[in-house]
Formats: sequence, C-alpha cells, structure tokens
Amino acid sequence: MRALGVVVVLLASLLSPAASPATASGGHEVTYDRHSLSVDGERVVLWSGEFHYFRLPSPRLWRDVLEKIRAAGFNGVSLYFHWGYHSPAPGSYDFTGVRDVDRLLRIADELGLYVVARPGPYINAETSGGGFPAWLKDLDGRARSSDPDYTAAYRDWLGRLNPIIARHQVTRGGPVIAYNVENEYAVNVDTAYMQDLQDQARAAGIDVPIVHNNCCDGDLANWSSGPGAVQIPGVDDYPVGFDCRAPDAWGQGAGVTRRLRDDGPVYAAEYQAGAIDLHDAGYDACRDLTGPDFMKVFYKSNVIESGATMFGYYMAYGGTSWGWLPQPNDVYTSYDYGAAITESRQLTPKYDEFKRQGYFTTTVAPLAKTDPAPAPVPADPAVFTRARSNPDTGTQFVLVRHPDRRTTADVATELDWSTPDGRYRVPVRVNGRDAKVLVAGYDLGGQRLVWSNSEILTHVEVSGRDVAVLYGRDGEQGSTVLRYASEPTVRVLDGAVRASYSGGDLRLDYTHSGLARVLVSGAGRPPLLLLLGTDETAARFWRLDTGRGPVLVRGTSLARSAAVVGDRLVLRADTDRADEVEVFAPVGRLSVGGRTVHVRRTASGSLLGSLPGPEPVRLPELTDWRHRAEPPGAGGSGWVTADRTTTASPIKPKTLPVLYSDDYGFHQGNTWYRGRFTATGTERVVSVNAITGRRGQYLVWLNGRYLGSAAGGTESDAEPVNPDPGRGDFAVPEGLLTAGRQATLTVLVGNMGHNDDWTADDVRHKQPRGLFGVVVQGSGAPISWEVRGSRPNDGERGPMNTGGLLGEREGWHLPGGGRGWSAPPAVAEPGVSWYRTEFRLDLPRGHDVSVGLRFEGEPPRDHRVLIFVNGWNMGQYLGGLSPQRDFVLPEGVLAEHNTLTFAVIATEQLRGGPGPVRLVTLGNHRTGADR
Ligand code: IPT
Repeated sequence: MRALGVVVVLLASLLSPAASPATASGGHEVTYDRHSLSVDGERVVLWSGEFHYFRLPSPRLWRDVLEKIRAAGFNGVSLYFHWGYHSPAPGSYDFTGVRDVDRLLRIADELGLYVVARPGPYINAETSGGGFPAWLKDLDGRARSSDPDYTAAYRDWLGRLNPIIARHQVTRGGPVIAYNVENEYAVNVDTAYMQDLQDQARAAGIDVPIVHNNCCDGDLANWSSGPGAVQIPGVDDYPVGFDCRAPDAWGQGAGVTRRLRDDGPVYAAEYQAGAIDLHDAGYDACRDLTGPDFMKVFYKSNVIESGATMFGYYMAYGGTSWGWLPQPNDVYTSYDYGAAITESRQLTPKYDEFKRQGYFTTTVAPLAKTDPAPAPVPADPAVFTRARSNPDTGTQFVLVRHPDRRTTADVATELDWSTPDGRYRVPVRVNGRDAKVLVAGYDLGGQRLVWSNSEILTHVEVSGRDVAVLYGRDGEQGSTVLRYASEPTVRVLDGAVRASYSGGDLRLDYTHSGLARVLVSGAGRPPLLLLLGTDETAARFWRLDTGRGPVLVRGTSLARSAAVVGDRLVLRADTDRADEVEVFAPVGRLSVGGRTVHVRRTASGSLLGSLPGPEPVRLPELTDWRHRAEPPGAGGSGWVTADRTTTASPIKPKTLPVLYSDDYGFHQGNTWYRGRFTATGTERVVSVNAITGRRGQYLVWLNGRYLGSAAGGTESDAEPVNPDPGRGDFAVPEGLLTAGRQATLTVLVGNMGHNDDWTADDVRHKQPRGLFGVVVQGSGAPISWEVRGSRPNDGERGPMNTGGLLGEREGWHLPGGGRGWSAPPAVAEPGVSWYRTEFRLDLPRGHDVSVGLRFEGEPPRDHRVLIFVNGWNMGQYLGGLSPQRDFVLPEGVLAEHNTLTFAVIATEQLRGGPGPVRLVTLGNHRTGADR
C-alpha cells in the first residue's frame, strides 16, 4: 500500500471536482478536494522529492537513488522529462538505455513511490535550452506558444511520451498520480497553448489531476482560473535563494505556499531543498544554506501555515549535468544542488531531517485534512505559534518557532494549550533556528496521545504492540502525556524517565538524551513501547513496509527494504562501519544482505545483532598516459560550407554569412571554423565575436599560427542585446600573410550549452552559439567559410554526449580509440591535445562504492579538460573558472576495464599534460549480495 497508513475516508472526497476513473483492473481512483489528494478514498499527503533521471546515466543507479528517496520517508518523486535528451533531430526520438523512462516509472512503482510526471515541454531545470532540443532553435515560430511549427514539434514529443506516462498512472495500477503541464509559465503566456497541452494529455489517456508549478506572486498568470487553467495549480518557492556564499544570511522569503484554488489542495510544487551554486561557493555551502535548520524552520512552518498537503522538494538528488546538459549561465557540470543525497549518492544530515519530517508527515494520518485553528498562547511572546486541526478527529498540530525565523536566541516558555483532551500548561523551548510541530489529541495506534512536546517520528504496530519513536533536541526537556482509564504499568527500560499518573493522564518527564525506552502496559490498551530519542538517535531508525505491515529497524547506514518470510526478517541494508542492528518486527530471526545475523531478544522485545562494516577500497593509479594532438582545423571530411544569409535566431549576426553553429546542425560542444580569403598583405588585426555561453572560450589561428584566445559572449539576460559580444582582437603578425596568396583563418569555438527560455520570450533560448562576426581589419577581401561540429547523435550515449572536436568525430574518446597515440610531449602546443589511459577497477563485491575523478594542484587558468570515461562525456574540468574539482563517475559508465580520455583545450603552451589527477573513493558501503 502506497498510502502508508493514511486512512481517512471522507464523504468530501466523493464530492471532489475531479474524479479520475479506475479504468483498468488494478487501477485506483484518484480524487481531490481542498484538503488533499485521495486514492480510493484514502487521503494522501504527497511528500515527494525531485529526481532527474537524465542527470544519472545509469538505470541501475536510478533504483539505488529512488530506494534512498523512499527510505527517507518520501512517498513520491517529481520527475521532469527532458525533451532534448531524447531527440537529436526533428522526428527522431530515443527511449532506450539511459533514456528508458518506461523502466524509470516501473522502478518507481516497484518501490511504492507516487510520481508527479513533469514532461514540459519546457522544464527550465538549469539544463541546456531549458530542456528544449537544440534543433528547436532553428524553428521560426515562438517557443511556448501556439505558433504552428512549435505546436507540431511539441505535439510530436508529447505524442511519444504521453502514452508511456499514461500506462503508468495510478488509475491503471501504476505510480503516476499527477501530470504537470509546462513550467512556471507566467509571462508571455498563450492560453491556447496551455489548453492544448492539457488536451493532448487527455487525448492520450492522462486522467489523473493536471497540475502546474506557478513561479511568482503578483499579477502573473498562475492558471488557477480562466482559459488554460489546471486542476491543481501549485507554487514554486525558493525562500532563501541561490547565494551560497552566505549560508546563514537567510533572506526575507516567507516560504508559505499560497492557496490558488478553493477546490483543490495547496501544492508546494517546487519547494527549495538545495540551491544552484550561482556564485561558485561550492555545493557544500549550498547544503549549509539549505541545511537541517532551514528545513526545520521553513518546511514545518509551511506545513502548518499553508496547510499544503502536496510537496515537491527540489532536489532530493541533483546528479550530474554530464555531456552538454548544463545550462551554462547557472551551473557547471555538477548538479549536486546541495541536496540531501549528494551527487555521489551519499546521505547527509539533510537526509536525516527529511526522514524526521517525512516519517511524521506520512505516518500521522489526521495531517491530511486540517483547517487553521486557534494556536496556544505562549507565556513569552518571543515564541511564535500557529495551529491547524483535523475537523473530524480534533487532532491538533502546533507550530512553535521564533517570530523572526533568523533569530538565534534560546527561549524557553510555556504554552497555554486547550487540547481536545483538556487544558494544559506545556513547556516549550526554541533554541536557535529551530521549529517544532507538536501534536495533541491523537489516536496513536491503540493509544491516546493527549499532548507531547517531543515530536513524533513514526509509530508502527508489531505483534499487537504499539512501538512509537518520539524525539527532541539533545539536552532539551521533554514531556509526553497519554490517557488511560486506570493507572497503567510503566517500566523504564533505559534512560531517565519519570512517570506520574493522575486523573486519567500518564505523564512522562525526561531530558532528551540518547535513546530512552519506556514500556507501558495494562489499563485496557495494547502495550506501548515508547522510544524517546534525540534528533540523532531518531534518525537512526528506518520504517519499512512489509507484507505484514510496517517494521522498524535501528542502525545501518541505509535500510533499503524488508520482507517478513516466515519467522525471518529479510532485510536489505547497507553499512558504512561495523554497527549494531536492532529490528522491531514480528519475527525471531534476521538476515541482512543475504546472510543470517546472529541476534538476541532484548528487553524491548526487539532483536539485536551486529553487522560488519565495508572492506577497504583500493583504486589504481592513473599512469601510462598516451597523447595525440588534434591539429587546428585538421581532417578532410565533415566540413560544411557556411553561406547562409538568414537565421531563425532573433539575434542577427554582425557580419555575413551567418556562422551560428546551430544553423548548420551543429548543436553540442566545440565547433571548428575555417575561413579562406586572399591576402593583401595589409591586414592588421583580426576582430572576432563569438558567443559561447558563460565560461566559454574560443581560440584563433591564422595560417596555422596561433593568435590567441578570448572569452566567448554569454548573452544571457543582456537587454538590449549586446552588439559586440565575446569580442577578441588579434594582431596579425608581421610577414605572416603574403599579398595575393590564400590565407586561412581557423577558429575553435566552444559551446557551453544553450540558454534557457525562462521568460518565454523565445529570445534567450535562441541566442546563437558560434561565430557572431569576423572582420579582418585592413582587408576588404571576402572570406569563404566552412564549419564542422558535432554529429547529431552518439547511439547509446545520446544527442548531448559528443561535440565537434575532430577526436570526437573520429572516436578517439571511445574505448579502442584508434591508432596514432604516442608518449606525451613535454610541451604541447596551444589548442586541443588528447590524453588517454586505461585502468582496471577491482572493487569489493557486495559493496556500493562511489568513484570519482579528482583534479589536484593549483587550478589552471590556461587549459580546460573534457572528461570521457568509456566514451561517456562526464563533464568539463574548468580549472579556476569553477569550484568543481571532483567528477563523479557512476557505475554503469564505469566498468571493470575502463578507458579514460581527456580532450585538453589549452590557450597557452601546455607543460606537463593535464596536471595531477587521480581516482578517489567518494563513498563505500557494504550492501550485501542482493542490492
Ligand atoms: C525553478 C524551475 O522551475 C526549476 O526548473 C529550476 O530551474 C529551479 O527554479 C531552480 O533550480 S524557477 C524559480 C527559481 C523561480
């Protein structure tokens, strides 16, 4: 069961405005009302995290990451689908291998994750063209409008993708619970287009609710009413922004999701769960900016202040913008995003916080239907409270924090709290940037929770007994009050807990420290094992669904899944060190990773055993480098005459012919240009304009002589458009050209990826790449141009893997890599030098080892490195131009025998090759044979 115990069947859901029919056998009905989604009448709080399959070119690791997302307490994932990733050319689509989204949706289904499908056509997502295929730049019609040529293009894309999504809907027994049209479509809008996207979806059999992620407050379109309106309009919110240089300087963003429709749930479509590294602070700083204290304060505030019951946390796992996936103005290769799960798939303290909040949200069913309620008044106004309550159960949820979220004060006070079970003075404390959601009047399994100032992690029923985990900050006072008709028997099994009984209330008082254990029995209720932890000890628990109901596991670095087989719990779990493992399950035996674990029964009724840690990893050195030069403009075939005088780009070139690479079908990576003219001998300066995107560059040769390099233009937001972008002036060396003889100008222009179209104005994403203008000062001779760039596709690696270097066209980056390699020279000439080596990995079996490539030493300013692993372009090392020095190499791309190839583009003579580089272990976990 996907809905994790959310069992509140209500008449209201039958009256909801949209009822998606359960069409096929195994299908379920999806409905909604102003409080929440429901599946077959059971309310669901949709707690989902965003994942980009296109940023992890390894379907086997999709399962790994989705298991980690599931284990964090998420019950859903939000998935963008990337048009350009699937389409090298108009009418050409690929949904196989690393683009097999049918497989992706099957995995989500197998793991019990709901899916919010987000097929664009425009997705933004800091990816090249905002997800548009680069060939879309060649259309005349305005993108994101109902212009006919754009319409034909997106209908083709959706016509292929929608049927895949449709067959995986909840209504057909699959995971897709909602369908997101467009992306933050707020300005320059076209309602006919917005409506057509929905009509296309419906025609393809999409019958789950259609949603949209609205970007901005104010008067902009939000699709909550009128033509083009969606059923559940949601809101994107990044309340602390993207400046990771100052992780403590939380801005003023309220972070409270607005209600946009009265007849649907409040939907936090994208809620900040990390940040892009706009100012090169490094992603660890972004993880600090959006760390556990931010998550506590903003997420909990939002749950209670907005009443949202649909969440998409952006990102749960960011991944890698490998190949030419990055949108260059915002990101470099890594899209780690400072997320809870790192790019190398490691779990962070943010993951623990997601687990604490996600377990709570998906356990405590009354949270799915709440209305604002009077909040208990604190004795000290330095504490701020807000409350919601469930109108059917009366259960109350009280937010406690500082009035100003940025306050770091330590305030302890009391709430005057009228709970459903009586009025109480409840001690509370807010120490620093913290927030809590406290619960009163809750039927916790077979118990009655009157109130607690500890927070609820989760609870399960095991063999007729309730096991509940509550937690608070280490060292803070805690109290929990439970109701019993008569005095129950209380046994404190561990820790210091005082119990008192009076007037039907059992009150437990304690200080949060380690893990206290209290057994309460008798008095007409099922026994209760209460586990009272700290943030840290609570996060050691895992709740896993089995065919016999949910079970709890304490310990391991990740519990992936569990099954009850007879008297045995079959657990799939990882360890990153030797550790004890404790299970609360209706069994007497345990196996982990395919091996029986020796266990003993504890006083808590659980089973306790111990697990070994991982074996050490030994990685090979990278030695025996070979070298091959790519002479400027070399290679006979593949050149195309560049003679166009018009372009679909709204930005017109400075000189003719048009030399934009896209206009000649060269969409990715580097492009070579060759211009020939008859020299006069009076040439003085070659003036070049090239547009590359941020951090791009170009290099210029004349008659084989290197003239130098310049930074390419970016043209991201420039309004009005810069008339002289990426300008470089190169003096013509004396005597190089002879009057009457042919001269050859050779230029290598980088393309760092295509701009996005966030403002839907069609100008940004159609900003050209390549040469924008070339003038040879002192000469009036016409230049005849040829251009050669990327091939449209690279088979299994797809349309965005391979650029237009000669070595890429001829496969030097592929395993095998051809002949002509020799020992590296002491000094390589400016331009493109290829280096390659091979290495063999001997990783311990039954382990999940994350391997990376680390560039060491002083970050260079005079060269950059394109990294190919077994032919896969795993990104660009930009030296001093970006903070990234580690490149994650996923399993699947990595094999046992590997070829590592670098294309080094040097703007000066290169001494000593690409510089010190080595393989590093970015994570090592024992997983057992059955991962
Ligand atoms: C929001 C986009 O919808 C999403 O695709 C991504 O770009 C994200 O931002 C930032 O990482 S746009 C929001 C910042 C207004």
